[in-house]
Amino acid sequence: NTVSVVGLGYIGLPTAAVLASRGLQVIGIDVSEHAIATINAGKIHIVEPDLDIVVRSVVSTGNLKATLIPQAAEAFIIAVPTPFTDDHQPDLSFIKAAAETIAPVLQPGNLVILESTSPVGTTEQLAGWLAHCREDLSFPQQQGEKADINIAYCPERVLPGNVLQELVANDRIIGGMTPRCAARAAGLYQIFVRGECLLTHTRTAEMAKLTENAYRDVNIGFANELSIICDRFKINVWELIRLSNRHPRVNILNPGPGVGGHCIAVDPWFIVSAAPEEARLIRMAREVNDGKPNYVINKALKAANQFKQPVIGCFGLSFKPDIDDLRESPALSITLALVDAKVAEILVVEPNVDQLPDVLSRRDVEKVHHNEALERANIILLLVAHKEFNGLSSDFLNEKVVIDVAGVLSH
Ligand code: SAJ
Repeated sequence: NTVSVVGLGYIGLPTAAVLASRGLQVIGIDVSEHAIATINAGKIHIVEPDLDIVVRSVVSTGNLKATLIPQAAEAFIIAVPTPFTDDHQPDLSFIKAAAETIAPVLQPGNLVILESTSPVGTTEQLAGWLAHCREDLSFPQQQGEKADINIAYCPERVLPGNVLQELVANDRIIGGMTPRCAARAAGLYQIFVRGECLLTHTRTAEMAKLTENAYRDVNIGFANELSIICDRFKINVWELIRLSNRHPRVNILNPGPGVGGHCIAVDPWFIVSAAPEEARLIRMAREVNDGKPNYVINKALKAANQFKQPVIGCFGLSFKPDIDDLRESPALSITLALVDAKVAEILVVEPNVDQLPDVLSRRDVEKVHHNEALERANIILLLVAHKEFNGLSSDFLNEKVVIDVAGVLSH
């Protein structure tokens, strides 16, 4: 019962650790020597609650070993990044490299599973790359159910910050190149998944992953567009949404500073780039959400113009509430743009980090407690609805210009 997990990042490492905790022998493969050394020391190189405890335990029992060099295993799970290029085209080079890494150690009877978020057709492409490297083996695209190697696509759906819980509890979509491929992959996931395993074809499974994130993006785009329309009509968008959501069939999401994180702002492009004529709504939602930070920046700069000595308190830097992850964060890019505009003094409030990121500390930006920002700033820019900002003192707020992008005061 040996499983090899290729790519030990936000998805691969928790998956490897959970499989190992169920008693399987897990070989984790990564290209980063730092990641390998950290994991083999029983530590983690990424931020995820409780993951360190599981990794420490499975490394100490010997069930999880990380290495740079691929080894034979019964099943291979590929969980490498799929970024996009500057012109929004998917970059599959990490998947191709993973295929070339495992191809030499593949044996008849092996199962290969792709988990990376991918454009439709990528699993078939992966099968082609493997077949090209190993002409001595047969693959499902040529031999169907008789093939030496089974191949499946099983997307992850875990929410960063709640990965260990969702990895086990969520239903899983299992796309096989053939029904047998799907059944074998389901057998592996059933070892640790308590949710249901739903079997389908690889292409449907690939599209399902993209659909889930595009659905959320389009709905957030609707909320962000509403917030801009409401500004024009001088209506509180939060009150409007609260009231509209009392309709039994309406459920509008929250507007915000834009869409951040590593998935929702990326994945819809995989649909748009493959179906540019048809994916009009999905593209438009991306553009609306990507445009929101600029809208907020302009609003803040306009407010700054009203003061002789403007001081803007930026509340929240992370990409969503109550986390310390500042990567791909619209709140951070808005703050940075305001600093670089050099028209106001900027005070930053972020209770979830001890130190400001380099991009801000390099520019001598001050990090302060929210009470100090409330006292010193004349413009309060509420970017992220962290729980610490609940019940901010309204005595102070009455005398300020307040731009509540995250709905902090309306929750
Ligand atoms: N956001 C809003 N308004 C909302 C909800 C979210 O502006 O009402 C913003 C957040 O502030 C954040 C961004 O959207 O900047 C994304 O946050 P998120 O919590 O919606 O999602 P992620 O990126 O942390 O994780 C998503 C999840 N996908 C869905 O909920 C459909 C997760 O289940 C996926 O596994 C993950 O993407 C992924 O890896 O694809």
